[in-house]
Amino acid sequence: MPPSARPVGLPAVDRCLVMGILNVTPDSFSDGGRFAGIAAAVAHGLAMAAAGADVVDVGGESTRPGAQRIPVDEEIRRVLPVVTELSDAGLSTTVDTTRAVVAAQALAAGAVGVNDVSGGLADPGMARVVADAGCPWVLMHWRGHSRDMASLASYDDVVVDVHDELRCRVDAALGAGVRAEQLILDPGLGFAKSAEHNWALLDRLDVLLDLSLPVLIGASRKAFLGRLLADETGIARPPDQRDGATAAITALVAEVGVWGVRVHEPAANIDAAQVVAAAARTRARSGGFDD
Ligand code: PMM
Repeated sequence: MPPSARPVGLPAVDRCLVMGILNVTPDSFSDGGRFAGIAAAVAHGLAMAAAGADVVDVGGESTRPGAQRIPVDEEIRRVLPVVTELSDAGLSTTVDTTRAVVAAQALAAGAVGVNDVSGGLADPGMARVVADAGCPWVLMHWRGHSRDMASLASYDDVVVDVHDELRCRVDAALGAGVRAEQLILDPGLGFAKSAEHNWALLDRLDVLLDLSLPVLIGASRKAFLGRLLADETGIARPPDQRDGATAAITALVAEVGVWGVRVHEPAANIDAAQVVAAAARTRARSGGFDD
């Protein structure tokens, strides 16, 4: 799918879309605690939009490996005021949640879509909320909650298994009345995946793109990049020094036709996406057809 094609309700851009990450949590792996207060979170959301982020993805529950769940009231308390303020300020926001009640309240507060890392598996009520709202729904590949996910990283062939499991989630969503134009797929890098699994998925995105739905990639600052960039003693590069590698991934995935990336620092990723789009336009012109 060309990058300009888009799910209903999200901004149209002529390059790979860039979604800024806003974790209103005390414990996310990269930015945990930095934006736990409402004012700091809103300011960061506005700053990401000013830096060019197309969408700001607001989450209240950490999904880092081993994370414990938080009560639903606490998740709503974290997310709702931030979604409300950013939406009122004119930003496109999505809510990063696996809970139908949180999604419903965030949509009522102005969010334009739902980013569900469980692909609809964690809460049977999510499909109804999304079907009723008619909004975009990111279905991420997921095998279980964060506290358990390390034990679930076992695959015959990670590319085939993720494709097949995501296709089941698509079928379930369509069966529940969600329209195909609402769906976005995400292989869920780092969620019940080793570094090798992540690299294999990145290498064979064509398999996922074959499902003919927009694909979103969340590689930003993840541990497999820290390990790749480890120092000579083997100590992983810290999360806030992984943005160059993240932008390189954005270029790689935009080049193969990925619709969007979810990142902590939008600016360099927008630049990378623009470079890839310009190269594609040049290629199209020299190939003799007009883009
Ligand atoms: N990764 C995290 C959280 N939410 N959502 C999607 N769709 N894809 C991801 O890869 C993803 C996600 C991991 O935590 P972070 O918010 O600190 O990046």
